[in-house]
Amino acid sequence: MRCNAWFWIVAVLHLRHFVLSDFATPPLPVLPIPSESQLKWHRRELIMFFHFGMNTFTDSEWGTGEESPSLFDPANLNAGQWMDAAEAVGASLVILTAKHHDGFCLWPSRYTDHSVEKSPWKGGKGDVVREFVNAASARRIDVGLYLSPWDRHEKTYGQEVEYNEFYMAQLHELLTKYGSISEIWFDGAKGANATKMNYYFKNWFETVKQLQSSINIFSDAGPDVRWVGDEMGAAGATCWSIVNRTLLRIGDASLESYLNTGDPRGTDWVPPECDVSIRPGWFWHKNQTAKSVSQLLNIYYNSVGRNCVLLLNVPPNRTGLVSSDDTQRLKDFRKAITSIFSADLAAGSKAKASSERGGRDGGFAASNVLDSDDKTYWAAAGDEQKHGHWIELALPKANTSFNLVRVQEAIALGQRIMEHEVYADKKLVAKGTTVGYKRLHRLREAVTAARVKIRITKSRGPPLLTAMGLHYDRFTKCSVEFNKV
Ligand code: FUL
Repeated sequence: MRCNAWFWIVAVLHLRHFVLSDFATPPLPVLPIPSESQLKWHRRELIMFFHFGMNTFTDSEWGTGEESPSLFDPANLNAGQWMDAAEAVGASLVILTAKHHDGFCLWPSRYTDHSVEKSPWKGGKGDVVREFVNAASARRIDVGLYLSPWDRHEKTYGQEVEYNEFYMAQLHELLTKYGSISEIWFDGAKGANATKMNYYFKNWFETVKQLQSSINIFSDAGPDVRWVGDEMGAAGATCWSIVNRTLLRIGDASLESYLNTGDPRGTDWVPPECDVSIRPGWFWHKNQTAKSVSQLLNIYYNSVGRNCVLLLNVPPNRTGLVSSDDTQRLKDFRKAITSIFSADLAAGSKAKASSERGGRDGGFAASNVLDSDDKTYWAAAGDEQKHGHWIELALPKANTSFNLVRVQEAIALGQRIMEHEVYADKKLVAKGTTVGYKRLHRLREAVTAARVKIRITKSRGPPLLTAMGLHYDRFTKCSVEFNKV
């Protein structure tokens, strides 16, 4: 009889496990949150720019618009070779300057004769945009296009309605004839003496979304991706994906520091993209060379390591090829990134936290930061702002040595962390404000520890971390103390 009772108790307990789920519901988002296309963009981390056009042949950065199309003749143009460069660095999206400020179009636009059609290249039958798109799609690389609003050739420039119509017509061509376009780049730049005129951004943006619904629109003011405010590839040490869009204006230099850091009180998700060239110029010039691997790694830390996507420009030369030195540099850069990040010294740790939403089995355990799955995350149980939230890893080896700490938030539910600290054993080794999609803390000296703890001292709602990692960078040296950043 007694034995029978135990049987039923055990059976009911087991049954409960199957009938009642132990999973807690996910926490509410903290608005604003990214769209699906923006999330996809965040995950890319590193994308590539190709500045190519009339300037390549005239040794300039900003053409006048007076150049003769007869100068454009890239005899060996091979967009497949450009994609070798993109693959070498692991870029999943490549952006081409379809038209730069000089107005020369790399595709045969029916709205101007200042284009490849009037050039000797392929007897005027060529289309660089088409070759670019085809080569990218053959490698399953996504495509973006840059169409300069400032057009120094077009005679309607300065006549507001006429030029906006002309620009929209060109946008239409690019967004309807070349398949799926993942990003469009609206450059706010124009010379100090450029004719004053208003661009009809609202018309442009809405038309772009109508033609390509999953595209991300880049400009100084978004709406999907914002300029980071400099051309060095460096975001602010504090870097929010959120801003208040009503404060932004395209082409307004006074907003650069706002763009660089974002705004914790922002109402819109418009994360920054860090554009920088591998060489001093955006276009190819004979005597310029590529940045070193350690310079590129520093750029990577200041962009990808600060919650941004890095847009790295590599300019094809006059024959229509990326220089083999540049491709080699891209390979070495990727090799360094892989060697730093493929070994995660935190793998196999035991994780615990100040609290876990729904308890150990609720689906939001501290151990989720170690599973390399960015859909799972540690969620703190509630708002313990008073005592602070923390998560601690007991490392598999007591004497683990590292000089790089990686922290990632589950940004699909909003960017939350405002201040955090990193401890190795009991010693404070790094300190920062925002985390976002990815935050990389470089340590001035390598540290050896058995435990690593992150304390989140201020956040917009309970923090959610999708990953934590420890790495060793033997390529660069960090010269700045964390509290001086
Ligand atoms: C700037 C332009 O003026 C440069 O030539 C380059 O295209 C860079 C990406 O944006 O605003």
